[in-house]
Amino acid sequence: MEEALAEPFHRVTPLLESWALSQVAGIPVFLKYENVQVAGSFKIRGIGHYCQQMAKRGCRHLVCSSGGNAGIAAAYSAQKLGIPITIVLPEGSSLQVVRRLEGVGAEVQLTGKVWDEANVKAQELSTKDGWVYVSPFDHPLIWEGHASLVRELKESLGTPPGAVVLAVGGGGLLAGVTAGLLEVGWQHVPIIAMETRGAHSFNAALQAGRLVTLPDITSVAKSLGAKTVAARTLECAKECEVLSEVVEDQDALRAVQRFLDDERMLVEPACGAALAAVYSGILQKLQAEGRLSQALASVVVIVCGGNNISSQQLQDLKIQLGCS
Ligand code: PLV
Repeated sequence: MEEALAEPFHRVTPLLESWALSQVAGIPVFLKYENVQVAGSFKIRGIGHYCQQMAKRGCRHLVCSSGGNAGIAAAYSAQKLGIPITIVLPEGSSLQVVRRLEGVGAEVQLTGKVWDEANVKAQELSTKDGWVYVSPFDHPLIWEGHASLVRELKESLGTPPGAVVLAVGGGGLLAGVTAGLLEVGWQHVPIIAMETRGAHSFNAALQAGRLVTLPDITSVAKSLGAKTVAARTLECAKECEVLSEVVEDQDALRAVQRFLDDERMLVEPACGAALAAVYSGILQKLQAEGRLSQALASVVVIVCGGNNISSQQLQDLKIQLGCS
């Protein structure tokens, strides 16, 4: 246990300029490769930090609701800390993810159609004595952990990029990047917050000026599927310049396919939403609309990763969305 508390669980990930994406964007595009992060996504940064703090406070059992990746990060952390963990996922979660969770010793429960319903169950379970709830995105310790990503950007780039592109689910990554930008004095760097239609709870909230609960999650990007974003995301939009954009599932999926061909890496549609900012010309659109500087020098895209994809799933999604 002592050893598991000494260091963070996440690793410094590579930041590399992508020739292919730079060609598409017409400016240097740097990719922050969180897909090669411990547990397959950026999630371990915040979730790992949160779980370590809960372990210090004497938690005896962790319980996490997840669309998949937060659960994998939490299960990894729990195994390192030697704490039992229950992960609650929506029904219909991929067998691949369930097997992986069970493989690291987690108990898995499948409940509800979407993450929000699984989350209700996880919160119920967390009332048991000694059990501690792990949100996939909504806690200051999670944002503090995610902020490490921006410190790494500062370390690698030295000078601020023109913009940072990321995907928004419940908004934990957005809140963490905002915290990081404020911390390193880069609060003037615009954040381009990408969602898919049917999982666009942040865009809906920004437009309404208050939290909005979507009636359902209809996007295939299930990892972005929180019906309501964290309240903190609306504050982030006041503290930093946040440009919210929504793409279609087809755009996200085409981005996944093109990224596979360009960089030979397979990522989830949730990550495809961020990559679509480049591949679907969102950057140029924002520039044309005057919302992003014409003199944009470079952009960083957070390749958030994701475990919930396989070559077969990609094939199936292409057929489902008519993208073949
Ligand atoms: N996924 C969460 C929430 O799902 C989860 O439980 O794993 N990119 C990937 C690959 C993700 O897995 C997630 C979050 C995001 C982006 C969005 O991050 P967030 O929730 O911090 O905005 C329902």
